[in-house]
Amino acid sequence: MKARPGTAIAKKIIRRPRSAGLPKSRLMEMYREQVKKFHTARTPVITQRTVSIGTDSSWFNAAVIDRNPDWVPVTNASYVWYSGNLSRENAIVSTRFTLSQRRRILSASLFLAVDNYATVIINGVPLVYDAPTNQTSNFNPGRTFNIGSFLRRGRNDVVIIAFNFEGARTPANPAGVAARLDIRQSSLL
Ligand SMILES: [Ca+2]
Repeated sequence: MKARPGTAIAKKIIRRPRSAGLPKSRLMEMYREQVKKFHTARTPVITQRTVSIGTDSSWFNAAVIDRNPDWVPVTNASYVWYSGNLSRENAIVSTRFTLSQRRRILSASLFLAVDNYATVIINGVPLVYDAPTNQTSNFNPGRTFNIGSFLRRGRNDVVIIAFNFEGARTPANPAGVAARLDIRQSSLL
């Protein structure tokens, strides 16, 4: 189904206290369940120095959805939601990748656009832990995070738990998340 223009922009911006959302302990449990269930295979070592990893249907539990006109276009990433139920209030999507042991990570960033808010956990460490909100800046223009200290040589697990604000994903209350990791590494050591 195609979203109508303007549906993602709420009439009134609401910011709830973090305690109105899921506790961090429950989110960490969701991370562990996701990794245990899906991140079971070895992934090939990425050979390039510059790596860009964007959300698409290769991420676990992710189905590509249409971009709402209100959401910022994201290069090299698609908007996704939970493939098992596109109406669900939240989507847990994730990926695993393996960086070379023979390169140093020079810099790494995560771009995140989410309608409406999210928790992002990388290698068991929370990077983003949003309080419930419908603020539009979360999906336009979106946010960039420095994740240099969150990544490591070898295996990396990234889990995004995205939430629609107050209820199921519907044409009147759209939801989606797009993320892209950009990693710059040294030449071979
Ligand atoms: Ca929404």
